[in-house]
Amino acid sequence: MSSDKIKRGGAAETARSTNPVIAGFFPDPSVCRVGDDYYLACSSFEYFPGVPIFHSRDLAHWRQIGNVLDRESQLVLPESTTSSGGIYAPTLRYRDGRFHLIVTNVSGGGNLLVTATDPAGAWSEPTMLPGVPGIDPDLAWDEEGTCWCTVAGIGQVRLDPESGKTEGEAQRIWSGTPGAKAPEAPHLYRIGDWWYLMIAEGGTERGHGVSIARGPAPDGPFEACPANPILSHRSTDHPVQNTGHADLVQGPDGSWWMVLLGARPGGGTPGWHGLGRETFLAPVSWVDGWPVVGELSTQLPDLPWPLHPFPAEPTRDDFDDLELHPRWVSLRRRPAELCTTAERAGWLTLRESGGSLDDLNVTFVGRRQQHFSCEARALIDPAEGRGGLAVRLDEQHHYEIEAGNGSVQVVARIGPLRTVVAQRAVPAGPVILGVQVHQTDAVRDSRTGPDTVSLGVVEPDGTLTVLAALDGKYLTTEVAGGFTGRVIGVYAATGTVRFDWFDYEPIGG
Ligand code: 6LW
Repeated sequence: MSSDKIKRGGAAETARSTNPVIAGFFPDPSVCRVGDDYYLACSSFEYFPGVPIFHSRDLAHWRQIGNVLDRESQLVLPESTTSSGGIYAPTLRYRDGRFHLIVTNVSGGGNLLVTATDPAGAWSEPTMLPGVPGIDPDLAWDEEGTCWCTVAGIGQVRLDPESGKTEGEAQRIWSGTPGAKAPEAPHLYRIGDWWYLMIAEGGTERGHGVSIARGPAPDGPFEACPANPILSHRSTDHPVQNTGHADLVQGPDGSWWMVLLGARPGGGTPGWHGLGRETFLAPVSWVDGWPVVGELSTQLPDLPWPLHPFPAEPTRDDFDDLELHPRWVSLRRRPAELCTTAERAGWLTLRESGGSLDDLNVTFVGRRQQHFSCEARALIDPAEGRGGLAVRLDEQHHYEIEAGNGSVQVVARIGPLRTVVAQRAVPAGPVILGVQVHQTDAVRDSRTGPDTVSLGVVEPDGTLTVLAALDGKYLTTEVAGGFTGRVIGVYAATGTVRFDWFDYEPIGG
């Protein structure tokens, strides 16, 4: 069905040589290069499939090529998985013709390792790593082929990546800067004559930073860089805050680069960010055997190689294919009986799983909000149930417009409070639901939120009739807590609902 008369121009993704290089909730980036190709993986928490993986030829433009953990046999997120639980902080490395990815499932099973010859998949079944404690595992191999696994803390244990067996107990090898909290996100590198141990510290909030130490061997002893932290935006008014959790990569020309996470808070004080922690790029130079991080700006510096933008993604997901694009994520799992494009050809069918958006159990499928100002629309056929279009931060923080039984309603859930904000009758049959997010253009007082989320119904002439315009502040990490960001998507509240298409595009480029 394509009764949609709305003119949909533009592209969901423009050729960016801006920072973030991957916008939206894509934190804890880990990167590696093979020839002229770079690959990068991120955390995914309570969402399934897990560990989004990207490809780039220039470090500036990235395209998602898959998800590392895309089968239920690889990724079990039990019912007890909370929002911001699940999958934390991968490390991606390439060795002997194989990609290795090590990551933590904090909601069950702990650390695991998977491998692939093609990073787009299929990835192997996981090797579980019961001897690797804690979170943020890293992989590094020395000249003898010994694999060293370094974890938050900062601890280290020798690991046989084939069997998953570890040798002895993890040993503490560094604690970061005295007095700084949360030494985590270690990555260990052999560069020149030294072993470098780079970590994040200060916590992943405004105090976040990157520090480094070096030593003669993979297990140290390590001396701290006198210039630590080598990167932090703490106590600055830089538009990119929370900078930390970094990984290093060398270009084919010998230049060095850092990928890292950062957040872009908006509005008044203390500043609120809804897009989660995003992936940024910064240049790195070396002085006296220590890395010096160059300016991290929202405009990338000139890169020493030709740019490789990817073709713009279509703004519309038509649900014509059996497989959903890898950008689509569900909560904890995605069984075909609850979420499928096979049941009615060209439509996405969602079946209720006993929960509303107030539950982690809800049948929801969405994509990350990647632009400060953007619009999403979806055509829903609610003939056999109720469902709608939602902006979700977690099960306690979401706004949605829901259709069913000849009416639509806007619901806001903020913390323990849930309220129906607006209601309207609609003609029976399919209806187009819309949501617009507009970045705040002027901070009127210190409490002004970062954006406004407007929800409504799209009229036959294509205009959006807004039923409610809500402060986006309440769908941000500073209000909700946790590690994720907004996901915009569709859901089934009761019965079975079907979606013909879903559009997402930035407003204002
Ligand atoms: C991750 C830790 C962190 O494991 O946040 O920013 C945690 N750093 O290293 C979740 O992303």
